[in-house]
Amino acid sequence: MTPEDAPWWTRAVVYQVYPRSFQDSDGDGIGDLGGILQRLDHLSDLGIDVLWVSPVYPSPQADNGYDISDYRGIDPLFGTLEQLDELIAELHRRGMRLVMDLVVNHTSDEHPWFVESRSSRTSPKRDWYWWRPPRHGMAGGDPGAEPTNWQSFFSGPTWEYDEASGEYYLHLFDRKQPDLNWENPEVRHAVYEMMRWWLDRGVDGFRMDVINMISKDVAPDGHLHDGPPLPGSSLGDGTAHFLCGPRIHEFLQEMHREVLAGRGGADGAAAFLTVGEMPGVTVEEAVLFTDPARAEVDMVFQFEHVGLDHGSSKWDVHPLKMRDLKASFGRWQAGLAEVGWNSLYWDNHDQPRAVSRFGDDSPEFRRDSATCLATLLHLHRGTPYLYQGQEIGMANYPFASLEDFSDVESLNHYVHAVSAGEDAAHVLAALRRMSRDNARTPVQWDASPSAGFTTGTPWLPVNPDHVRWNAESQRKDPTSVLAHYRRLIALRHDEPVVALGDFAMLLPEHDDVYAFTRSLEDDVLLVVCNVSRHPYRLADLLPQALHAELVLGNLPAPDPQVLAPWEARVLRPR
Ligand code: ISL
Repeated sequence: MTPEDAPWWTRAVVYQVYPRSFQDSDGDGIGDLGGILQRLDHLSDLGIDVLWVSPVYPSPQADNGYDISDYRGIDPLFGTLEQLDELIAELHRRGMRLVMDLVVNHTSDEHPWFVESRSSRTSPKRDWYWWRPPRHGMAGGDPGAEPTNWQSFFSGPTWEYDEASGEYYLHLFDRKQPDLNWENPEVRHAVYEMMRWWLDRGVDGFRMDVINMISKDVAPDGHLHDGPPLPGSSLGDGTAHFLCGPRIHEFLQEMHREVLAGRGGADGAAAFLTVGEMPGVTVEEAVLFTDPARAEVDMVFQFEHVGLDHGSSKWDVHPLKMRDLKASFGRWQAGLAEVGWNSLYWDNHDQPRAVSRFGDDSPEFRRDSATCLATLLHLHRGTPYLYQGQEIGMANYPFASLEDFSDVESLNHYVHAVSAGEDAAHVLAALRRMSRDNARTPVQWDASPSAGFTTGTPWLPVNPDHVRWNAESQRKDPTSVLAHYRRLIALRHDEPVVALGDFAMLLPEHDDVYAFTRSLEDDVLLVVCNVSRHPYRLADLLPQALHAELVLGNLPAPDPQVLAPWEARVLRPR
């Protein structure tokens, strides 16, 4: 790839909005499209290129909109279709693009498709979902009668028994999120038609929710297979039977052909951005998904780095070892160097806040570690994704008790773990660190009681630290996290080497210093990040850093000889 023929999204930075927590415009305590429209200056001042909006479609909100009951509308909670059109127009006027969340592994159980499918065993839409009889010789609803032993991502079995028709339906997530049957071509074509409808409206691409789960490994006779038993559970791990299943590439190629092919931009290049969210995807598979010649998706969200602190599950939290992170990121950089493309992220609406998780959110190091992690990530090769609030260093919430949590994943986990005999205090401690609610507290716009998020009562409490950590105070401060993100984004826009340069890891075995080079033709950048509280003498580690030009650093007055705790430098060796 050269700067001349590289797709536009190699130079782009994407900003994710989780609408219910971004900005409320009508005082009901829940963010909405009107709120996003009010905050467009914040986004254009940051310099972002693309806005990805988490689901705003009509939904019973069992999983905050990832349970969709109508693919072609806007939930009144969030506003109207006219406001969505206005958002598209306003973004385009400012030179930004809009990417919609596409959730088509499952619908809501209240989607008309599922309502019809559920209505009888002979419904014409019965086969649009995964219906199966109870396990042979067992009665529906009995423990263990589920068609497979798979454990849901949100705890418990992946099957829900429907008394009325005497069969189970599959839901990899909540019971209110039945899985669509992609084996059925009618389902696929209904999805493609809906996608074309959104593109015709002017949207610029899709972030595809758990898209590597749409192909299930199903035997010709319709049988689905059990997975290996999970320790201490009657359930099993079914992932081998639905992650990157046998027809996944075929489905994505068909989708590309039916929806995106031929819709070039003005210059003939693809105007769109597609990113597939793919838990469990390997580098080898990612190469296939993102090889432009195969026409599947532009990039994938992989999960390796956000799993490095997991033990037997995400709730079994271990400290991150920097060497593991280097090995993982290094492998993804190398694996997609020749073919394909990386997406880069720390935070999103499913992950606890990175500054609390991988950085150091103590008052002393919060600013420095937030800007250090930002520099580290944005200087990798790939398209960086920035999650709302990350740009001001938002941290995890100080949850006191179970009542403070709202997320279906957290609440289900608590109920299942405690009823399985785990110590309640221990379960709560894990929720505090890993709950998705950490990412979902309202954006901290200012120091006022509701942080400028709402005039009403926020649906999740505002983090009390907003008095100190908010966008308004950082806007005026050239040393703020916000100002640093602005510089990082501008750097990617200005310097082809940041977008396209080859990546080479340095000091792979070092526990505290993360260093690498990026090079494009004659241009070389050296990136050095101290991801610890200990200072390091550069002469001992990377003497070439001593006389280099400082392109961008995260500390106001760096000592030329010493890399301070959580210091990051982007250097150009002379
Ligand atoms: O959040 C997770 C970590 O425990 C994952 O299991 C997560 O559910 C997975 O990454 C898939 O996420 C996506 O699909 C889910 C939805 O709840 C998430 O918000 C979404 O990002 C089901 O639609």
